[in-house]
Amino acid sequence: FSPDDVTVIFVLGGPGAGKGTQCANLVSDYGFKHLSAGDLLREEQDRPGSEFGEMIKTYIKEGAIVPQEVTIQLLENSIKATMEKDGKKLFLIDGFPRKLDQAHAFERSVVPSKFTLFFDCPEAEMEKRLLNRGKTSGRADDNIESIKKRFKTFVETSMPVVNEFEGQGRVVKVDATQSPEEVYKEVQAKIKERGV
Ligand code: UP5
Ligand code: MG
Repeated sequence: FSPDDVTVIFVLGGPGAGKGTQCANLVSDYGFKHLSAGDLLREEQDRPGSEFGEMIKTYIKEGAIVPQEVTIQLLENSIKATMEKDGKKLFLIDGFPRKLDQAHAFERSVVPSKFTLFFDCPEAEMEKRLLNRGKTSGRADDNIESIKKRFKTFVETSMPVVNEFEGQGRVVKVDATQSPEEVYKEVQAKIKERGV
């Protein structure tokens, strides 16, 4: 795709930083299509006949990053299907890319992103949110063992992506510790500065 035809904003932040929550706000107010890489992987995991189901399950439980061939294909298919179905051209890609080679591959082979919206949140707060959500979410990775592994992967593997984009002046950073309403106010003000 060409960035003239498709606008992609990456949404990153640690596990439980509030990416999904804020994407839902942006969808209702700006008409973005929300593509959560994690949701797409969980759907693929549960799709009868998927050759990747077992692999995805293992990676998610271990808080590890699923190989890019799978994730990028799922994202690309969703972008294509959305454009064909309702002609939408604005995409929030939530929880991806979380590894440098995946960032490079996506921007080279699918489309360069406009910028990255980064939700900055300390681990103690994210842990509290995830354990609380885990009481009802049914997510296989909302338990303390998986959460610790997700934090480690985030720091070691995913933060380098944010840091590289930041060095290129392509990160919009938001303080994610406030209430969802306060965080959203900051999001709106900051993306306005970027021409959204
Ligand atoms: N909450 C939200 N905002 C709040 C606020 N301001 N104050 C208080 N509470 C707040 O929020 C989490 C919880 O906190 C909710 O209960 C919410 O109400 C509350 P949510 O908006 O869901 O946060 P989010 O950042 O989306 O957290 P999530 O758990 O989805 O983040 P992860 O990044 O861990 O999960 P994801 O689904 O993206 O990935 C899961 C796994 O998939 C990864 O670990 C990995 O194994 C795999 N994956 C890949 O391999 N490759 C990819 O590209 C993507 C995923
Ligand atoms: Mg999420």
